Amino acid sequence: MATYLITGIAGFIGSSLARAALAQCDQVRGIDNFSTGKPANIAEILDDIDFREADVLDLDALQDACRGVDYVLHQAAIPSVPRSVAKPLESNRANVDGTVNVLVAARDQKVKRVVYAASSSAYGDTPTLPKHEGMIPNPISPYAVAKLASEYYMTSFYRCYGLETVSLRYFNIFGPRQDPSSPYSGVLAKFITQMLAGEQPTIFGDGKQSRDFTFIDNAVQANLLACKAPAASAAGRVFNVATGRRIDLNETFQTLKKLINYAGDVKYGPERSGDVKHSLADLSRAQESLGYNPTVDFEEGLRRTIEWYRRKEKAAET
Ligand code: UD2
Repeated sequence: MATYLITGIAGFIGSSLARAALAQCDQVRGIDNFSTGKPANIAEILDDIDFREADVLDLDALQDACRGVDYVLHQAAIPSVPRSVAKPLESNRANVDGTVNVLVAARDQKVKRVVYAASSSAYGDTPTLPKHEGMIPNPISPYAVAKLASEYYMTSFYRCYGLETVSLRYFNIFGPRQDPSSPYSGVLAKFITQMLAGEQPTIFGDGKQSRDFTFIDNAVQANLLACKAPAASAAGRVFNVATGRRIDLNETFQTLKKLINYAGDVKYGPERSGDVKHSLADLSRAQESLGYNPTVDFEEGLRRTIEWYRRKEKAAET
């Protein structure tokens, strides 16, 4: 039985990881400051986890939380490209200083391995598709720079202190519990809930931008594999976590329209500053070194996500 510390445990990804670790009968400790995470995401599992309300900027709380832990799954972050464009200092504090704190505490408390929620945004506008980890990164937004800086810190802690680290470059993760309510929410959470409510979604730009949208179960699988993979093939390294297929936003809207049975149309707004045009992952490194293989494809992921928001809506009505 292993003990996990999940930072950002009340977030959509963190709470999914907690459920998966509990399902394996592992012990779960978690911290969250509820800046973007939601108490509702962990309400059902609160009795089964050791939860502490704390910020990743609080080094003492982290030292305490890392005591006796085998694996840290570091998910705490302030996500969103446009949010970082509006508030670069906030992004840097949470996404860079927060990571360095996690690494220092993990090193001091002799944690076996730290797995980090890195981002596909690190590739930026590199024209080559698919994106592979050997490419020179080209981040555009402050968010992308912060996520990339943290990857470098991860590798540096492996090289300088021998702390085993693995960075997983998430490609647009979506699924149940993703918060749809903020203007900075992920596009699928927003579109699905808007369309279910009969509201009209907005595509920023011409809708020809494409993403390698990845269902949450695939990201969970990658994290669990990243903890157990041999150090020789995983430690100090960066891996893409994606589906390996890209779809543009116009087509995404048409797919959702069919699945939801939505009668309306989409509207178009100005392109977002800092936005990446195309994103598609090469998965060979993750396959070879971690044994990662996405098990839920894009459409199946959408079906499950739509179903979850539908059930949530119904539960709220009764
Ligand atoms: C970036 C990362 C992603 C993750 C995420 C965290 C890339 C390619 N991906 O996601 O891996 O780290 O940041 O926040 O950098 N859009 C609309 N209408 C809306 C909302 C969004 O058209 O109402 C567009 C948006 O302009 C973009 C696409 O949808 O082109 C996806 O946006 P997003 O915010 O879901 O995620 P993105 O790609 O910035």
